[in-house]
Amino acid sequence: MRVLSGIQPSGSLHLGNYLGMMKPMLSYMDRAELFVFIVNFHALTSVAEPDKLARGTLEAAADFLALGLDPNRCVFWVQSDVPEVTELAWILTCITPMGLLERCHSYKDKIAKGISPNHGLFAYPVLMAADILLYQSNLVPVGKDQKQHIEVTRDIALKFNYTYGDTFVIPEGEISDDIATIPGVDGQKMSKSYGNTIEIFLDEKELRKKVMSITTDSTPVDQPKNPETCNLFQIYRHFAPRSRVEEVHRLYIEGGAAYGTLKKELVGILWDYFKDSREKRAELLADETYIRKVLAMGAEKARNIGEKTLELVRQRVGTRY
Ligand code: AQP
Repeated sequence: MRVLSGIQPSGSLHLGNYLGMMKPMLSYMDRAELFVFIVNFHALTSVAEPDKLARGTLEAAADFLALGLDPNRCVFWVQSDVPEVTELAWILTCITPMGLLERCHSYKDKIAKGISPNHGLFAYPVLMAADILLYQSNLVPVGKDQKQHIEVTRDIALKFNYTYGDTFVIPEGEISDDIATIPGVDGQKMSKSYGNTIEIFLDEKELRKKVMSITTDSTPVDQPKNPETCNLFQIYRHFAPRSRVEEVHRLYIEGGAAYGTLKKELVGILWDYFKDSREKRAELLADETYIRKVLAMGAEKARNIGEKTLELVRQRVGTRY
C-alpha cells in the first residue's frame, strides 16, 4: 500500500501539523510504502517572500527528519524538484468542473478571513490531486480540513478514468476522529495563516508565552467545565501521559481543573516531548549538506515513479503525438 501526504513550508510547522499529519505519517514508516513531501508550490499561494519560502522548505525537511523520518525507509522530497506534477495539474485542470472547486470550504474560509484570493488558492485542490495521482497513492492521511480536497481528488480521478480509460488509482483519505482539527490558541483551527499556532520547535520562553495565551473561559476553578470544548484540554490530552489525562478529564467534569496550572504543566510536557527532536534539528540545520543530499535522493526516486504515470497520461490525453 502506498501512503502519501505533503506539508506546506508556508511558516513554521505547528502542533496541528504534527498531530494531524506528521505523527500519523511517521507511524506508517514500517507498515507501508511511504511518500512524504514538502509542498512548496502550494505554499506559493500564500507566501510571496522568496527567502521565507526557501528557508521554510529546508526547515520543514529538518523538522521531519528530526522527528524521526528515515529517508531510507520512505520517499522524501520537495514538490518543485519533480516539476512533472505541474504538467499533470494542467491536464487535470482541463477536466475539473468549476463548480467542484467553487464548493471548497478551505478556499471560502480563507477568503472570509480576509486573505486575498489568487488563482493558485482557487486551483489548490487540483495541484493536490496531481500530487496524489502522479504517485498512484492508495491512502492519504490528513487533518479534517483536507477531507474535502481528498474528495475532489477522487472526483477528478474518477472523471479522468471514465473519460480516458483506467489510469489512476482512486485514493482514500485517512482522518483520525481523535485528531480531526487541533485548535489554535484562539480556538479556531490551528493554522499558519491565522497566526494562532504553537510551533513544534520554539524556545522555552516563546513556548511558555504561546501556551499561556491559549483562550479559556472564565468558569471558576471549582466549577465543572466541558473538556471537549476547551482549547487547552484539546491540546493537553495529546501530549500528557494517559493516566494524567484521565485524571485531568475527571477534574474538568467534577470541578477542580485550574487553567493556569494546567497551562504551566503543558509547557513542561511539550518541552520534554520534543527535547530529543529539538537537539537533532539544531544539528541538522547547523550543516545543511545532509538535508540537501536526502532531498536530492528523494526527488530522484519520486521522479522515476511520477514520470511513468505522466507518460501514460500523455498517451491517454493525446499530448504525446
Ligand atoms: N489544526 C490542525 N489540526 C489537524 N491537522 C492539521 N493540519 C494542519 N492544521 C491542522 C494538517 O497538517 C497537514 C499539513 O498542512 P499544510 O501545512 O499543508 O496546510 P494546512 O492544512 O492549510 O495547514 P495550515 O497550517 O493551516 O497552513 P496554511 O495556513 O498555510 O494554509 C494537513 O494534512 C493538514 O490537514
